[in-house]
Amino acid sequence: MSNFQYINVLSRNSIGYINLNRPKVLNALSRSMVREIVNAMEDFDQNDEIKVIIMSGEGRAFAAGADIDEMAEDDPVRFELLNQFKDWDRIALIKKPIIGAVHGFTLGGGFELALCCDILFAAENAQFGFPEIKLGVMPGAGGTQRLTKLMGKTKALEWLWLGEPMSAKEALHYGVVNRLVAPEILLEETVRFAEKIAMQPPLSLRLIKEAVQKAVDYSLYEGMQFERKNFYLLFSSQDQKEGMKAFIEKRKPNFEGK
Ligand code: CO8
Repeated sequence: MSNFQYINVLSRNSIGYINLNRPKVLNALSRSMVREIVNAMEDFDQNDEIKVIIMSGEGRAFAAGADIDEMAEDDPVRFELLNQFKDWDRIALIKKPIIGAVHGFTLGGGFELALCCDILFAAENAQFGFPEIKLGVMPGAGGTQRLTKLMGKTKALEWLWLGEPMSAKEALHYGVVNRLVAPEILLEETVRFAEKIAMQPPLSLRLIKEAVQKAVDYSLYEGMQFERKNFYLLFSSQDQKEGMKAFIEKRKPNFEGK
């Protein structure tokens, strides 16, 4: 496991934890910090002991956006040369489930990072928003795309144009988050869910994730062709043999991820 400066990383009971750890600046996402987050995700993705990844934030916020101090003097050529969004694109290639446990300010790039998660648990005090418009810019790490695909064009435009935060309740209402929980039990509830997922056959988990990701981009016909191939593929796994044999023998399956 790499050494990290801006995040805390821990693995326990098949779960890999990433805790954003720049609380003094509300976990503002510097480029180095984003790279660390993605490196940690990739480490967990390659680690056979880890089945699920949980991402959370230390202090008052999940993350209050990209680090404004770092980008205030940027220009388009520098952005092009930095190619920082390459790191963001790597998140979409993580095969294991990523569950976000978000609380407090979840703004701008922080909201975009939350939207990169597969499942979101939110504390009742979470506030989601894209305040970029108030800085004279707009989201750049997928915010306009992911929010629109989740909640539809008209509602997404309202939030993106106003730049005002939406409450955790509203986020739940619009399907942006999966569950709302009291702040003091946020991690506990997220872990409980992650532990259930971690019991599932790993190959099914990853091929389902892949197929659902395609549903966002493909036509129904293309998506169904893709789904079918993944369905077929699972019949070459030992876990399929074990799962169906266990059903017939009326016992619990023992999945090994092969
Ligand atoms: N960048 C840098 N520093 C920040 C950020 C940020 N995004 N957010 C907060 N901080 C710092 C503050 O400057 C302050 O530092 P200091 O103590 O040294 O003055 C510290 O965190 C605490 O913040 P506040 O004192 O402001 O705390 P408040 O409780 O008064 O206010 C707010 C909290 C409302 C969240 C306020 O801090 C705020 O408005 N923050 C900025 C929110 C914002 O505009 N986010 C969007 C940023 S732009 C963006 O995300 C573009 C994404 C592009 C792609 C992604 C690339 C990574």
